[in-house]
Amino acid sequence: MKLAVLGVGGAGGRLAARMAATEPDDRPYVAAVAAFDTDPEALDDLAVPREHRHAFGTTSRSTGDAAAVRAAAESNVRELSRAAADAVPAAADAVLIPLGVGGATGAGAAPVLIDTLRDTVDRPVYALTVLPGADEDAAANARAGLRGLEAAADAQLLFDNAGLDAPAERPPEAEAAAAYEAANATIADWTGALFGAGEAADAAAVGESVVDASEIIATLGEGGYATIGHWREQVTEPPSLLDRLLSNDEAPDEIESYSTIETAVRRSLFRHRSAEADLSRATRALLVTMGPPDWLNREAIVDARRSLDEAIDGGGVRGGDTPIDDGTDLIVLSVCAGMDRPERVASLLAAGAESEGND
Ligand SMILES: Nc1nc2c(ncn2[C@@H]2O[C@H](COP(=O)(O)OP(=O)(O)OP(=O)(O)O)[C@@H](O)[C@H]2O)c(=O)[nH]1
Ligand SMILES: [Mg+2]
Repeated sequence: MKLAVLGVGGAGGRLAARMAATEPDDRPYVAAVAAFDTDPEALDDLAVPREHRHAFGTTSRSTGDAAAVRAAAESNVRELSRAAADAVPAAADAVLIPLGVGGATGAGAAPVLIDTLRDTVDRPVYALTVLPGADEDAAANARAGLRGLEAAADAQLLFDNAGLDAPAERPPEAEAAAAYEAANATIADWTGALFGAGEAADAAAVGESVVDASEIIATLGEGGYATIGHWREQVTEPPSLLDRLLSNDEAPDEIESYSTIETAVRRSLFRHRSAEADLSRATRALLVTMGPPDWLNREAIVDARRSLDEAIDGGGVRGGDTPIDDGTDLIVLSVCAGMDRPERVASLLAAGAESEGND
């Protein structure tokens, strides 16, 4: 599925640039990249084409307040709207807006940008919403951002810095790129695997049951929160020259491939998720398995889909396999979507209301 990735604020810009720089060579999915920020210096540091870096409301950010940035974005809305629409090429199936919801710029401007895109681009617009680290005092911005995004975005793909390898407190902007390096690598890797899954550059590599854009769009749906689970492990060595000459193919036996898939799915569901959420509250899910064809054990995949179907609160588990002929790694992605507010989101909203002295 091809995406236009439009980052808002420091986190958003770094994530957008990172996704574009590290998209899988054989499965490219970033159709265009752009960044919007109130901080011109943060924009200068990004590997994003100059004409796709947009500074706005540069005097509003010193307040650190999402409401002030929102007002600045609203008063520049025509310019922002044109820049955003220009950044979405015809080839994009959807728009993804990464942002850190604890920041004034991300929380204040992303909902405005999404609103204008919904008017000008007739494709889904998703937020990739990064929740603040465990010790951040960011609930007021997070509340403004989450409420704005709930109203504006088609769906929010959640990543929680508190569960990723990210700092517990927000570092100074000059240190942010290094401090969030590991978290951003993870986020770009997981989203790249998901959105790239159906994008084999080589037509011969397309699997029987590929993950096309419509399946991801149907899974994310309209409204609600989604989380991604991911598991990747090496299952085979790259074939040596001798193996190739002798057509040596070390296929796993059924028991081994079955249990490898079963374990990988369980890990993606319960251990390696982008944000904590009770899966039984998801109403839709998507299970993607990618890897060497011999390892994509059909029966295991069918059984895994069935148990995921039982675990969620709804009847919709979509699935897709992407066989990778020369691949060495098995990758499992499990998207759970259509959820109402996960606990961490609810508690940020409550803490934000308290800090505003109302609820
Ligand atoms: N994963 C990740 N999180 C980040 C990164 N930078 C910041 N964050 C998180 O995102 C939140 C917002 O930070 P920024 O994106 O820098 O803030 P901003 O949107 O530019 O807003 P202001 O600078 O406050 O105007 C912080 O509270 C952090 O939790 C990043 O590069 N990666
Ligand atoms: Mg900033």
